[in-house]
Amino acid sequence: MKVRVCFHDNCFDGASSAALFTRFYKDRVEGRAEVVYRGMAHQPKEVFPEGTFDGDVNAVVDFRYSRDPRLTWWFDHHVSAFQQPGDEEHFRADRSGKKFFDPTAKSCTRFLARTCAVRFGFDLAPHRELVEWAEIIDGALFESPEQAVKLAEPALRLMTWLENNHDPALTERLIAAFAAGTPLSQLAAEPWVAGPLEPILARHAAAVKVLEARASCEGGVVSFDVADDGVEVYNKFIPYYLFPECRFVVGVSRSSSRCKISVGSNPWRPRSPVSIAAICERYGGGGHPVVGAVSLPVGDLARTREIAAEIADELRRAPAA
Ligand SMILES: [Mn+2]
Repeated sequence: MKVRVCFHDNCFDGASSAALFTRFYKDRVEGRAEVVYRGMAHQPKEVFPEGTFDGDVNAVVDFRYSRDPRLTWWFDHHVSAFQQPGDEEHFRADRSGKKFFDPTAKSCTRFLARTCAVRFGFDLAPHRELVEWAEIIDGALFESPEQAVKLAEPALRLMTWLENNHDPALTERLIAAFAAGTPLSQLAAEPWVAGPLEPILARHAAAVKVLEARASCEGGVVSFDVADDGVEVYNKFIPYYLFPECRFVVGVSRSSSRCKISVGSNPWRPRSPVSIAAICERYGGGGHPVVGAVSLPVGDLARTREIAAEIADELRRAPAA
């Protein structure tokens, strides 16, 4: 029995959700199941290409819905989970009792763990540390921008490692350790985590400097453009650390596969009623009420910059909390 688990890749909540789904499945459904993983990324092209759901059982966690009849289990909390016309109706009509959605959940990890506990008798007690940190990280419930940028806590080091790791075998190793309930301090000290983390933290320190040079704040909105700086991924709290008084952030970055506009509202400031997911959806992106993104093809940098300027302009006029 092969169980394919598709999870939101390069994301602490995605990896934690995959780990707890695995634990749940082995504890409560089928102990001898062979669980295999597939990291999923939001991108302009089809995110569930043919062959994605190749397990006897297929699960998607912390990632968008699919109407594919081979999808068995689904847990998500993204407000833009339903991307295709008819997706939401399809989900509402589902009577399998294995597909769950709560756009008010701060993390998919806690939503999944609690749902499995209530509905299927899953024991989440051994996983409290993981669940609490997934909630803090995905809900952006950090004490301060300093905590989110200094990365002292083991969970935040693992978060950073996950955001930067591109070796699926290592991500799976971490998911297995999460599923086994390994204490996060022990995991963060493992050589295969601490070793690769060293250059990542050095790059993080350099990214703080680049953003400091590129970011400016106007009308409560921080804008920055690091598409030409070789900064592909960066800690999304750096702008709030640099501009603690800002309301919103709009950033442009570029990787080998896409141009990206990242949009966020300052988690340490009173929340504006504006929905960032709704704004991003207008440009083909998505996300949550407080944070979202738009991806464009890698050649569309000029258009990416135009859209980013439009979004920043709109947010400057956004009503206060
Ligand atoms: Mn999530």
